[in-house]
Amino acid sequence: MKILLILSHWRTRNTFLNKFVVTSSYPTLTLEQLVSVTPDHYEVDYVDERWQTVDVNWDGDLVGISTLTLSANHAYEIADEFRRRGKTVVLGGYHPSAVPEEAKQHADAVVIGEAEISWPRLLADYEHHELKPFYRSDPVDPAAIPSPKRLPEFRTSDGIVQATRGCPYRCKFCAVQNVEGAMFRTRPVEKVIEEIKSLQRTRFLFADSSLTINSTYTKQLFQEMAGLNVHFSCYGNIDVLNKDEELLKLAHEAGCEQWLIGFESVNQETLKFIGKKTNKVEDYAIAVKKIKGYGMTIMGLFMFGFDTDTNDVFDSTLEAVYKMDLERAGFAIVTPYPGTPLFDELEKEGRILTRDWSQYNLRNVVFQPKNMSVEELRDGRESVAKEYYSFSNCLRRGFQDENISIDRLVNRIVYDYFINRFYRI
Ligand code: B12
Repeated sequence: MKILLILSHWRTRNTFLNKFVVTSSYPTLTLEQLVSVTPDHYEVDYVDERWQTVDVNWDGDLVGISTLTLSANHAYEIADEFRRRGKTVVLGGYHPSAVPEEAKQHADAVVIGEAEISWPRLLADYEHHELKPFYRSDPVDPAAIPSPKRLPEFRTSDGIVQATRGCPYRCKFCAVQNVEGAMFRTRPVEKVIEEIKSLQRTRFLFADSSLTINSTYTKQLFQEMAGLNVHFSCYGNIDVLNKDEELLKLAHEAGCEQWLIGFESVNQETLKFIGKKTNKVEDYAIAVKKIKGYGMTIMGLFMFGFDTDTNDVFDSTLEAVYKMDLERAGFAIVTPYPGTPLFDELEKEGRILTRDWSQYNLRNVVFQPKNMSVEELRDGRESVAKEYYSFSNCLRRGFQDENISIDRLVNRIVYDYFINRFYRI
């Protein structure tokens, strides 16, 4: 039996380049993990739509398509096309897991949540002509998660590792619950280390929601990583990064270059509104200073448009970001992804403005904001991003680090300015 696995990706018109481009060339583990959990006796083809084109005349039996919300419309089109040609189609990933009934209209079966148990089960049912409409499993035992199959033809395939699954925090806006759930699970350290050692490249991202949820585990992992001569970025929360200097020291020694931190807001009332219990605004500046003190940089992530935000949120955020002197920052418009408490709440209040999922890209306003107009929110975010990534600001940030080498300096200015203009961060 022949299976085709597709990582769907939607192309957008980039205003900077004035042409259609893939929205990102960042690494993802999705396809790699799906290939690895597909039993060996099946013949598997795969397509990452960022680098390849789907051939709808593909000659095989079953097509599995993965989609996030942003690319869902496009994924449905491919699914419909394959079904018209008599193929059996399965949809999975964040969006189908959040709205399985919607996804089912375009597929023969939908996998809700993780694939490790459901996917082999589904394939066996298919072979016995007993395919069911929906598959869902208990949270997967982390020790039973196989290492992803690296796909050498994709240059990003070696750039990502996942040590844990799940997040207990349940922030109102976060979609992670739809797949990984609230049960936090850690993979055996030796397995993760083995995986890191086998990577062809020495720079990667941890796909984990947060590596500060269980700092005892993370410290053990970082200790084992010291000496491997790797460099990585990872997500973490401010409550732990603010306090745990041992973790910061071990992170630096393990090769951590950058912490990605969801600050989300500089207003405590907003943090309470979104249920982000890990964040205290008063801790921000102290944590940032400590992280920098251990030689690591920070990418701060912020969101605009919560019900507690008023028109002054743009200036106050920018001011705080400058004060904290973050090396990088991402500014997003609050986006209620389906399956999140935020989506349900806004829908109940009749404030969801569109279900055109291709608009759910963190740059468009897809709901009616409470204290400002749609235009004010969209333009406010855009002006913050433009100001923060103006050429002069990129230059200033680059020259701030006295110890930076000239090649790293040029690299950083180019990265900050062009890459961020390109992605319209
Ligand atoms: C790396 C990453 C990226 C990468 C690559 C994503 C990609 N797939 O193209 C980049 C940087 C490009 C990215 C971009 C975006 N991302 Co992102 N990203 C992640 C991150 C951190 C890790 C993804 C990963 O590799 N996970 C590990 C793999 C193994 O898990 P998985 O993909 O969920 O797959 C498992 C199951 O879902 C299932 N499964 C998945 N697909 C299928 C298909 C079939 C057929 C079956 C059977 C099973 C199945 O099986 C897998 C194994 O169990 C996640 C958070 C997270 N922890 O997952 C956010 C996350 C997926 N991203 C998110 C978002 C919002 C975005 C953006 C919209 C942000 C933006 N700036 O615009 C874009 C959208 C890009 C797009 N293509 O549409 C949201 C998803 C929300 C949603 N409902 O869509 C997440 C959950 C973050 C969050 N906390 O909200 N992202």
